[in-house]
Amino acid sequence: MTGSFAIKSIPTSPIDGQKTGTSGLRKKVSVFQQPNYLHNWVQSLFSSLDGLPGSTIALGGDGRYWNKDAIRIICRLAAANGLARVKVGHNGILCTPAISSVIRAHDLYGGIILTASHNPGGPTNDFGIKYNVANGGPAPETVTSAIFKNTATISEYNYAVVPDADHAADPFAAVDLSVKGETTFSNVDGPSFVIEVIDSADDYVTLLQSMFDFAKLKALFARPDFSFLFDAMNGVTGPYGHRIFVDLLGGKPECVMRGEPLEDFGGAHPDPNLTYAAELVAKCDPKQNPQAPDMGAASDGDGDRNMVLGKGFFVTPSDSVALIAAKAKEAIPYFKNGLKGVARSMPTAGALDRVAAELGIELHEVPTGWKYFGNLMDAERAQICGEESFGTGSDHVREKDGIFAVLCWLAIVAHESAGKDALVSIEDIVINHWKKYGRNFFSRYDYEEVETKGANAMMAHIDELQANMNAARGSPDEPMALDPDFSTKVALADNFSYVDPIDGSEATGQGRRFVFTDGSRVIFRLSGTGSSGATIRLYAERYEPDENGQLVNAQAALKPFIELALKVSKLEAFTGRREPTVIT
Ligand code: VG1
Ligand code: CO
Repeated sequence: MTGSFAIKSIPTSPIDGQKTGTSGLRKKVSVFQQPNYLHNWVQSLFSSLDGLPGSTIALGGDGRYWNKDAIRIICRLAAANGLARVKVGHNGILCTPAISSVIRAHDLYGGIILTASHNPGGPTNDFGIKYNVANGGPAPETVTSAIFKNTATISEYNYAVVPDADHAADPFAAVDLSVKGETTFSNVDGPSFVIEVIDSADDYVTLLQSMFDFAKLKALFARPDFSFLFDAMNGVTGPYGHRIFVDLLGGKPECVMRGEPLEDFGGAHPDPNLTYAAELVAKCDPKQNPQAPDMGAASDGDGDRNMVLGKGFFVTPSDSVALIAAKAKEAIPYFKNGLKGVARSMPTAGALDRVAAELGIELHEVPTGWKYFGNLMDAERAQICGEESFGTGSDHVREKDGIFAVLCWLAIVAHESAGKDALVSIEDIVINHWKKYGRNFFSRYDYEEVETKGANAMMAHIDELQANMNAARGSPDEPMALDPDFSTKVALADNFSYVDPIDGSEATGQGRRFVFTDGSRVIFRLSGTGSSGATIRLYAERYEPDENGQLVNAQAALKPFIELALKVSKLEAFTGRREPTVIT
């Protein structure tokens, strides 16, 4: 099919609040559907990029409500801004790590991802858009702030329309995203434009196959003492999970639950954690389900997050990345030459630091958000990265990757159990890791959709508290008391800032932290991914080197620190919240 178009410049005016958050622009669908809302942002993006004419980008999303409409709008803007080609995922779908792999595999100019990740979808919920650069990773701050600047001054956008003299049907509206292949549009004003509908999984699955020993993983699936369950949470990973776990590894079709991508994720919150993936957690608990699988896993709406469970056992994301790094060389062919460095986000517990120290490699601590890992990966200074927010990944792409993390754990279980009569459980693997390295107890409390005013006032109160503590200090290494009733003193009270070691860019105000003299930490941050109100995140960590103290429940182990954090922050007084929405 072909058609022709003309380029029209359409007048518009700036719309407030189009600032990129931790990971793209996320707003309610109704906000995105306002006249010119998406057009303004995408034109502002294109206007901020150099050398765009004649280039190719990838485009796809997590399949949430309004995904396909947005794709058509973006294709018109792309055509009218002189792009030569847009590679669109089949049916408009590309999971976040897959789009990163498409950009890298074909040396594309960049890509646009339509997702609000783990935020709920549907007409009354969230939509989102994010731009990724040529390395396949989220646009750095320099690009996102240029986009934001343009949104404040935009006066027109370029749009592909049916030529005046042409009474033919609109060719853009007629493109069938369910048919793979190319559609060429001739341009009455210049060079032609192509929409290419590509397979959503081919490049990505080929990449994963090159990284892992699929024959060995297949042998694990064939063991009578191993069973596996993957929860796609009605997000984008269902078809990918089916292709990998069922078609390639020989799992039973039932090993993928909630495998059908739905525009509203079945009304659920597609966030793989103990609260929102409760159904999977219950299925993996032998007390509730005698047939509990040996390994359970889940992924979020756009496929970049993961949760890993053993039989009745939860692997914290901070432990998960540490363990993957510890076992990488022996268990995962992609890492067979060893690691040069690893990285974690600041609030992520320090289990990874201990592995890095043991391996004698670099450890980087970056602000929250995957974009901060990109430069380190490009410079080969971090091969494995992780965030406490269920994000794990490596330098095979420049996004976190849910299915990659699940394959890492399958590889670890396969490796540990190879040649043994009985399967080595995930619980045993983690407990043995703690014995060797010590355990970093970690928990995060989320207070979602708190009133913005109260949340900001609480953060200002913490700033004041920190300033007073630091001012009262006699010398920079004198321990500080946070509370008269709490004997452990504080060694550091600050708001985290980071200077990128590669390009020297600086990020400030990335989270208020109290680091105690024994290494324990309490951290407060405001989320940058919500679409309304404010979400407060409270992170707590404590290190336990003694094997005898490692097997207690994390909540019990962290209780004194969490109580202290709630007391000194006056969270309840500022927000009216007694309980968090989610505890991880
Ligand atoms: C959250 C997480 C952060 C993650 C981000 C995007 O950000 O804390 O670690 O990188 O979501 O993940 P915030 O600002 O809400 O704390 V995803 O899966 O939404 O792309
Ligand atoms: Co996500």
